[in-house]
Amino acid sequence: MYGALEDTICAIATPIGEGGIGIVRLSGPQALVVASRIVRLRSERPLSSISSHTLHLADLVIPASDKQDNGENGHSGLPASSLLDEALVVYMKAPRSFTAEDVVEIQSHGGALVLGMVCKTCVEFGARMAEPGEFTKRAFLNGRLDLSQAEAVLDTIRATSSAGLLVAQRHLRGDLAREVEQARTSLLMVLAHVEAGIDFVDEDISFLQRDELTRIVREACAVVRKLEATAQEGRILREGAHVVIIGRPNVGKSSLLNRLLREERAIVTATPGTTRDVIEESIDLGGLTIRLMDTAGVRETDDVVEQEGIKRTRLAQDEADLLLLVVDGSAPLSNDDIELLRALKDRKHLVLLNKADLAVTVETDAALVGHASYSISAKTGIGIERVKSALRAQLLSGGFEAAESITVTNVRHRDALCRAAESLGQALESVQAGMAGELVSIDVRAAADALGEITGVITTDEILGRIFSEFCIGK
Ligand SMILES: Nc1nc2c(ncn2[C@@H]2O[C@H](COP(=O)(O)OP(=O)(O)OP(=O)(O)O)[C@@H](O)[C@H]2O)c(=O)[nH]1
Ligand SMILES: [Mg+2]
Repeated sequence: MYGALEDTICAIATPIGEGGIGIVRLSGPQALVVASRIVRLRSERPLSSISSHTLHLADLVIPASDKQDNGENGHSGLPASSLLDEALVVYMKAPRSFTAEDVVEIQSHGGALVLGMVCKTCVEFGARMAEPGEFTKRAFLNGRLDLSQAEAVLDTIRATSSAGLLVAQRHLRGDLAREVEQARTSLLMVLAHVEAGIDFVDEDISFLQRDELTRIVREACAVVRKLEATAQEGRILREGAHVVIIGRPNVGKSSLLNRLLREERAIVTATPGTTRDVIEESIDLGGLTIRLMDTAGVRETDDVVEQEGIKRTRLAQDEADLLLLVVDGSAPLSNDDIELLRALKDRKHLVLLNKADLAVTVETDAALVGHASYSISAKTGIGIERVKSALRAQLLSGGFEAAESITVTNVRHRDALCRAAESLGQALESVQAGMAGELVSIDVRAAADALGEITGVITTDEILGRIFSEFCIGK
């Protein structure tokens, strides 16, 4: 799927459409040569003479094709020497560029036609169109980024919340890679010892070595498990948290959704069974995206439409990161409420005693003991700010904001950590059971390899292909 690093690649690096400026990026050994075919510096100097990392005003001119002599350029449809646009051009000499190769960026006006013609001309004069993510892939292959950093580039582009962006930037800085590499290095040291033991001593590794080995493997295991444990929060930071509002009919679920959204999104009426479908909207809670779902009130009903709605409520409920159970706080709890409260067991949740603007009657109900409950009024807004803080606190431990904390956001990383932890657990068991060094080393090796997949020290073309094909062209 990917060509050799000797190729010079080019692509439009900005989104296609109308834009103030648009950028064509060239990377590879021929970047300057190819660009100089289309770029005429206003200073009349040759492009090859400009200093690295300096910006130059230029005209973009369709050159006469090497293959043609009738003066008309077959690819662009414009005659040779036609003026395409004016542009700013920058040359970034290897290795001080994003790809660690020679890079030229041509910044013209952001019209799809101009940018397309620039690319076509570059291809005609020796460059090749880049595959999706190929610039970032080159940064990885040339050792400028490890694989987790390359993935963080994509996370940065895709971040939709400030929390997601913060975590992506930490990964881009290499925080995760450093921690993982440290654990891997200590495992490689263990391996070297154990393997030396296998090679040079006839009998099994000594007890003293065994203690030291256990300590190191245990430490690595703790690091891996600690990282693995951050993955759920990581997913929430990256994709947003699924928060589902449930409750029996007419307690004010849709009113709560509208209040949190600050708009009249869902229909609210005094008739029980108003909401029939799941309604999803996103809110930003201090930088964290919440995907909020309002659902049909749960009750026994003969109405087929409502039954379907209740089925969907249950599906949404199963997938939620957190449940907001709304009850009518102005009336005693019903059996249905108590049933719903029971279903919250082992789930992250808040209980909201709504209609606090009316008489408050349920606050002291025994069924609420052990639940975090809040008196609110979806109608007047009483208590809503407290609910928002409680939501955030429940979804995130808060630790991710501390500068040194690392959160795993990527499923691929989580899977690798999970495999590493399993192998290390196995290795520890083998050591404790007095197994032979060979057996211990198999598991330690498996763990080290799994960790190596995160940073890309251990990788396959298939893994790389999968990762980089998700990128846009030009990145
Ligand atoms: N007084 C008062 N009335 C409220 C409050 N919240 C909702 N209501 C009223 O309760 C009724 C039902 O509100 P909805 O938001 O439609 O309730 P729901 O839980 O979505 O109901 P279903 O969609 O039928 O399950 C409406 O008449 C609302 O005006 C509140 O905080 N105080
Ligand atoms: Mg409703």
